[in-house]
This record gives sequence, C-alpha cells and structure tokens, in this order.
Amino acid sequence: MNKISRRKFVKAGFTVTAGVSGLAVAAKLAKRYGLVPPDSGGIYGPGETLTYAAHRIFSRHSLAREFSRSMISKDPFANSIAPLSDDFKRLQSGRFADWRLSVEGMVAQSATLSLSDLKTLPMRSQITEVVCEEGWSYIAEWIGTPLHEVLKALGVLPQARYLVYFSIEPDWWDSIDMDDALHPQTLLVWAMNNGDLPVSFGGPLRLYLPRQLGYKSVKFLTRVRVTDSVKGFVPALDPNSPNYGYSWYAGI
Ligand SMILES: Nc1nc2c(c(=O)[nH]1)N[C@H]1C(S)=C(S)[C@@H](COP(=O)(O)O)O[C@H]1N2
Ligand SMILES: [Mo]
Repeated sequence: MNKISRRKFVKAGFTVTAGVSGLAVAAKLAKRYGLVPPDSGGIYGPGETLTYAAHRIFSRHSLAREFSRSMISKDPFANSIAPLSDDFKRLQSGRFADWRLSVEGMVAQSATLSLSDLKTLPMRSQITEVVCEEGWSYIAEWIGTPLHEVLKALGVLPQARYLVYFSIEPDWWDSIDMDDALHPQTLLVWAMNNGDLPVSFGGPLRLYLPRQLGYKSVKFLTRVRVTDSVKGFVPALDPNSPNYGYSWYAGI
C-alpha cells in the first residue's frame, strides 16, 4: 500500500503539528498519502485522522504486548451481551458442529469454513489484553487461527483495502484496514485459557484484535468480507450500530 518512509513524512511536516491548524495540515498530508480513516468527517475528524495516520506510519507492524502466563486474569470480565437468538441456540445445542465462517469478497477463492476446517490451518496462542473503552481490562490466553492464514490460503486480491466482518448478532459488524486484517495477532479465536471459547466471551468464534479497543473484537463471527470500500460499514457513522460515535480506528 502506501510505501512512505518515516523520514519523508516527518520532513513533510507531519510531526510539527499542534493545535487546530496543525491538525488540518496533518489531515491534508494524511489524505495525500491515503491514510484517512472512514470517519474523518465532523469535528473530531482531524483528530481521528491524526491518530490513524500516526499509528500507520510509526507502528504499522508493532505487536500488542504479550504477557507471561502468571499474569493471566483469575477473573476475566465478560461484558454483557443481548439474549442470543434461536438460530444461535440451535447451533449451540449441536455443539457448534454446523457453525460456519464465510469468507468472501476480494479473495481469489471464497470459502465457507467450519471450526474444524479452521483448526487444520496453523494456529497461534497469545497472552494479551482486552481493553474496554468503559475502563476495564483483563489478560487471557487466546488461541485460534490467525486471520492472515485464512486470507493467504484463499488469496487476497491486490485492490483489497478493508475487511468487513459480521456477527450472528445482526447489529454487530465492523470493519478494519488490511494492516490489521493481516496482522499476526489478529486471530479467529476458538479457544481461551484452558478450553473452548466460552459463549460469554464470543464462542464459538470471535475476531480478536489486541491492537484495538475491545469493541472492535466482534463475538460470534459468521462472515468476513474483503473489500475496497467500507461505505455503509463504519459503525462510527451508523446510528443503528452499538458503536455509533465510537472511533472507527480504536488503536491502543
Ligand atoms: N457480537 C458482539 N460482540 C461484541 C460485543 C457484543 O455485545 N456483541 N461487545 C463488544 C464490547 S463493547 C467489548 S468491550 C468486548 C467485550 O469483550 P469481553 O466480553 O471479552 O470482555 O466485546 C465486544 N464484542
Ligand atoms: Mo466495550
């Protein structure tokens, strides 16, 4: 994507921004280099752009902190979820054997994968944190299939820019850029600590990204779509989304 050296960007004046006019300058530069997040309009727009562009330039490949086993939270906090649908309960009573993840859009080959299909790909385990914007956090061991393993196996088309992803819960969908979609710590999680991923934490399958706030880690994942546009899939701009008004890019 946007190959631009740190030095060049600094030279261009990005880091000497301060105050509102500085933000506007930064926004202009970010636009020139294609680093504008989809919720860049409105009064917080320049700030959103500054955060996103800065993260993408200076820490595009950075890893979220991983902790030692002794730091795993004894009492991880599962945020409350709405009552689950009959469809969900039916899948649950079949121990999720019929749970499917469909992978579609700008991939050379689309696919519909069961949990056991996912488990045939290389897996990853990481001890990382979930941070909620409401002020709590916990550390757990997350085990799953890195999303990039699936996307690379299917072949991402060169024009791909974003990933839109959906829960079985109708209002829970979100989108991320391809940097986060292909990041080594972005996992399709199917196990946590010592067992299968509990339903309260998004089981049987959750898209988990430790580099962003908890609300981006959608539970009960059923569908991912690789695309060149997130138009219509930006929670920050959609009054029907539970994440309406929250930053699209919630990097931590
Ligand atoms: N499908 C779905 N995904 C969801 C939510 C939800 O209600 N439904 N809540 C989100 C919010 S606001 C947060 S902070 C985290 C909470 O994750 P936890 O339950 O593991 O603490 O999940 C996110 N993913
Ligand atoms: Mo949250």
